Amino acid sequence: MVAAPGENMRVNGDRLWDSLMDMAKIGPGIAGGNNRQTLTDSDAEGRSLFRTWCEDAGLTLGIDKMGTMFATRPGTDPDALPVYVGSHLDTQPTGGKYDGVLGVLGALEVVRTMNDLGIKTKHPIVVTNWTNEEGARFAPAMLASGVFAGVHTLEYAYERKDPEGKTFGDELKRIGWVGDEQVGARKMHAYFEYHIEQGPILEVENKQIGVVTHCQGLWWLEFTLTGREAHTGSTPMNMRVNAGLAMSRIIEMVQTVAMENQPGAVGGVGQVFFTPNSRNVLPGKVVFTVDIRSPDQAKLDGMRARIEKEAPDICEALGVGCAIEAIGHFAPVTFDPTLVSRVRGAAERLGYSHMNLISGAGHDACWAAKVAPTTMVMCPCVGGLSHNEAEDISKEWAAAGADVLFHAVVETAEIVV
Ligand code: HGY
Ligand code: MN
Ligand code: MN
Repeated sequence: MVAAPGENMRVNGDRLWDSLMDMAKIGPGIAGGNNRQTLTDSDAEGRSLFRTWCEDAGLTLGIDKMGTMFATRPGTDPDALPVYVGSHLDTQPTGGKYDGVLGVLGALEVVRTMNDLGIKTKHPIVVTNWTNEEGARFAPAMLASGVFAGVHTLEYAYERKDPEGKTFGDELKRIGWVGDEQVGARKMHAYFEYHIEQGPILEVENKQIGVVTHCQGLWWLEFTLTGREAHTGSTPMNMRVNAGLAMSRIIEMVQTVAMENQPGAVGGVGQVFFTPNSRNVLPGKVVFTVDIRSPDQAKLDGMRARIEKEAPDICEALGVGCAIEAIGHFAPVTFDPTLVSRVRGAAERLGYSHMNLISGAGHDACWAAKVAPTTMVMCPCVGGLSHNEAEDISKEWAAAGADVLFHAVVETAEIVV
């Protein structure tokens, strides 16, 4: 039986909040959130600030060839595998201040609190900032943790291109954050990730803590539709090869497929590119990504199969070419029951209301779970809103989740008294 910290041991919620607000000043959005996309200059600036904070906390920084940052607090047993705790500092183009950032700075707050209380643990603690969790600029999402878990090769990751044709490898080099560590060489005793829920359940159920037992799986299907560029005014309707119309019918079909798979399924499209994207030219090419998710593998694969069957029929009826490529995927994840029970025990010990939760969003924890015992802690977010600059949480929610993270991590790292 490992010793758990006393229930009076809490993080410094003001310090955590101040750090969140300081990080939010880097890569500001246009409506109060953030645009600190991966491998941009603002990402580099955020990384530098985080590095300074880690050094101030007495941590030793290691960086791997994907630019992921690992800041280590030593344990008493040099042979003991570390407990990793982290998330991501990169944001969506119109992202919030807390998605990912709360997990990285929450992990730093755990270490800062351990320093304050003079806590020693057998296992080291490693605060982690994964590169390119969002997948907004370079698909797929969770790219660095995917290479770490052996899902992608380093070469595949380096070749990923953003919409301007810049490669991940070139951009990582440009911002000066290519590390020397082999990706995935590090072995983990356990991995914890603290994250806002990004959904409405905790707030609606009036619960402070999400005890995350699972994460739903995902497919990203990239469609490339080929129409014929033509004048939107002088081309008769019966002469059009309209890729834009085909896209809209496919999006409607995705909606129907997701609704017919309720409960526990979602589907939609967030990104579309028209070429030449001119108001009075019918598009010659339309590229868009269908995002479908479910906690149920059979449902997830069934939705994919149906979409991939029906989309070509829709296109054929319009004379539009249709190519489909799966550019992102992870199976539904079951998190480690021992770590899940430690999170639940910490919430109970601390007197926080809590409930089991399945994560709707994907996280680096989904890939970490392939190589180490892994789980997550979640806090509510206002209106369940995320991937929106209006994303909001309370200081109290942030601190309560960090308290639970602190207790579960320290218990797992084994206090040495
Ligand atoms: O797409 C996701 O679920 C995450 O935000 N990358
Ligand atoms: Mn996130
Ligand atoms: Mn996100």
